[in-house]
Amino acid sequence: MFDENKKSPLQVARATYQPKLPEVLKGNVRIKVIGQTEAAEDKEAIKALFPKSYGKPVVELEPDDTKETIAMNVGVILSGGQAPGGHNVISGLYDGVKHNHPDSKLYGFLGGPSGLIDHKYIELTGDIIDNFRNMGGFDIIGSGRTKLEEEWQFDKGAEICQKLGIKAIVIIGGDDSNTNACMLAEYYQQKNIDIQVIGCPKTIDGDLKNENIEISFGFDTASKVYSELIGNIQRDAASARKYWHFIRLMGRSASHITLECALQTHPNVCVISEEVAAKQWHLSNVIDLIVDSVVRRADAGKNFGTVLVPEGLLEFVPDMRSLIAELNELLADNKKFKMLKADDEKYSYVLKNLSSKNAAVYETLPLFIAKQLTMDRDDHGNVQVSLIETEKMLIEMVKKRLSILKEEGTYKGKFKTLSHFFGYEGRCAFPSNFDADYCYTLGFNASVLIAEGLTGYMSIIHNTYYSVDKWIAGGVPIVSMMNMERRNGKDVPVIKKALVDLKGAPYKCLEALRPAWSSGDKDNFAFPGPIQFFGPSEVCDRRTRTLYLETAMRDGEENVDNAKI
Ligand code: FBP
Repeated sequence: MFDENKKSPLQVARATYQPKLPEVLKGNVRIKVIGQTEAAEDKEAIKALFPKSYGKPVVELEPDDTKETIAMNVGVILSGGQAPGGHNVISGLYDGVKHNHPDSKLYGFLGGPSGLIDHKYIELTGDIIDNFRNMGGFDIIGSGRTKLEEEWQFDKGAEICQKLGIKAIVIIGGDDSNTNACMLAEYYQQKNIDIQVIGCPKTIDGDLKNENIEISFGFDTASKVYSELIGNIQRDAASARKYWHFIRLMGRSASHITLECALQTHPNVCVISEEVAAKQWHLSNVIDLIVDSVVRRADAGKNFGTVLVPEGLLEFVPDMRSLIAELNELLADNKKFKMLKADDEKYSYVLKNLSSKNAAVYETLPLFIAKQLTMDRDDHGNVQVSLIETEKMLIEMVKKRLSILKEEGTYKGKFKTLSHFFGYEGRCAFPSNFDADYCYTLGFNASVLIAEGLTGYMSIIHNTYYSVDKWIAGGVPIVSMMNMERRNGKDVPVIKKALVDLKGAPYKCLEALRPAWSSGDKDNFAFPGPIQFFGPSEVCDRRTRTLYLETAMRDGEENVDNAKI
C-alpha cells in the first residue's frame, strides 16, 4: 500500500549525514577581540540611530576549557525567502544550546517574524529536529516577510520572550531581516531589556557578504541547482539545434547567481546587471549584446544557444531605474491606485502621474511589463522582480531587431525561442555538503555567541573555501554593515547590499572567457550535472567558482587559474 509518510531513500540516507564542525566549536570557548568597527557608510547618521550597538568589535572564538556553562532558552526565526540549509542552522543551534547545557530549550517562532509578534511558537525537541537535519526548505517552522521595525512589535516580542525565559532570539535572514535584527537588538539595549539578538546570513542571492561575511548560505546549493538545469538545457540545445533559450535567474538585485551559473556552464550570452549600470547601457545595448551572438552563430549555421539574464536587470538599466524609483514613490501607500480595478485605468493613472521623462520610458514598454512593474511591492518596499518576465521582454526586442537585420540582408538565420525562469526550483533543494556544513556551523556558532552574552552580532565563519578544519568561527556587529538608503520614499538605515564587483575576480574571469562562448566557432558549453552527496570530495565538496575566485584573490594567489573554471 502507498504510504504517504514514507521517505525517499535519499531523504533517509541524507538524514544520517553528520555535518562537519570546526574543532574550536567542539569544546568550550571564549571570545577574542579582533578589531573595532564603524558603519559601512553614513557613519554619523548610523551612529546616531544605533548608539548602543555602534562601534563594537569583531570577535573570534578560541578554546577555553575552564568555562562553566548554564542552561539557556533561545528563540529562532526564519525570515524572508527560503534558502537551502535553513534547517541545518536550526539543528546546529539546537545541538549548540544542548551542548552548552542539556536543560537549555529552543523555541521556534512560526511563520517568520510575525510568530514573535503574535506569540505563535513551538518548542523544538530532538524528535522534531531529527526529521529536518540536512533537508531543504524552511517548513520546520515556516518563514515570512513581516517587517520587524516598530516599537510595539519589539515590545510584543519581549513579552513572549520573558514569558518563555528566552535569553536570545536568532534571526536567520537576508539583508532586510538582519537590518531588523539590528534594530531589535538596539531597542532592547536602549530599554535595558535583557534579550540578545543574533543574526545568521541567509540568502540564495549571495548579496549579504562583505569583508567579514564570505558567503551567505543557500547560494552554493541554489546556484548549483540552476547550473545543473542550464547545463541540461544546453545539452538539449546542442542536440536539437533549433532553439535559443532565454533563462532568467533569481537574485532580486545583485547578479551573483547569474555570474556564478555562467562560470559553471559557459552560456553564449550572460548579462550582468552591475555591468549594464556601470556602462550606462540602455535596453538597446543589452539587445546589441544578444543579437551579436545570435547573428554570429547563425553565420556558423548554429541557430541555437543560451542567454542568461539576472532577474533584477531592469532596475539596473539607468532609465528603467529612474522609472522604477519614481513608481516606488508614487505607489507607496497609494490608496487611489489600489482602488483602480481595470488595467487600462491603472495604466493611464500611472502615465498621468509620472514625470514626463519617466512617462516616456513607461510608454515604450510592452504592456505586460508595464503592468508587472506596478504590481504590489514586498513588505520592504521592493518591486517583486521575481514576477517580472524580463526574459520574455528581451525575446520580443531581439525578434524585432533581427527582423530589421533580415530586411537589410545581414541576418539569414532562424530564431525560435524558449523562455525559462529558474528561481523557486533552487531555494528548497537538499543543501549541498558545503551548505549542510556551513549552516550547521553558523547555527552552532550562534549558540556560542549567545552564551558569551553578545547582542546585535551576526554569526560568521571565515576560510570557508578551505576544508572545515580550517574554518574560523566568530561574530561581527550587524551595525557595521549599515548605510542609509531610500526606501518607500524615506531615508532609512539598511545593511549595504553586496553587488557584483566589476573589479573582482569572478567578474574579471567572466569578462576574459565570454567572448569565446558567444561566438559560433566552437561550442564551449559546460555541464556541471546534479549536486552529489556521496563520492569523492572533489565532486561533493566543490565550492562555488565565486568563492574560489574571491578567496584566491584575497589570499594573494598570483594568477587566478581560469582553467579551473
Ligand atoms: P531573500 O533576500 O529573502 O533571501 O530572498 C531572495 C529571493 O529568493 C529573491 O531571489 C527573489 O527575488 C525573492 O526572494 C522572491 O521573493 P518571494 O519569496 O517573496 O516570492
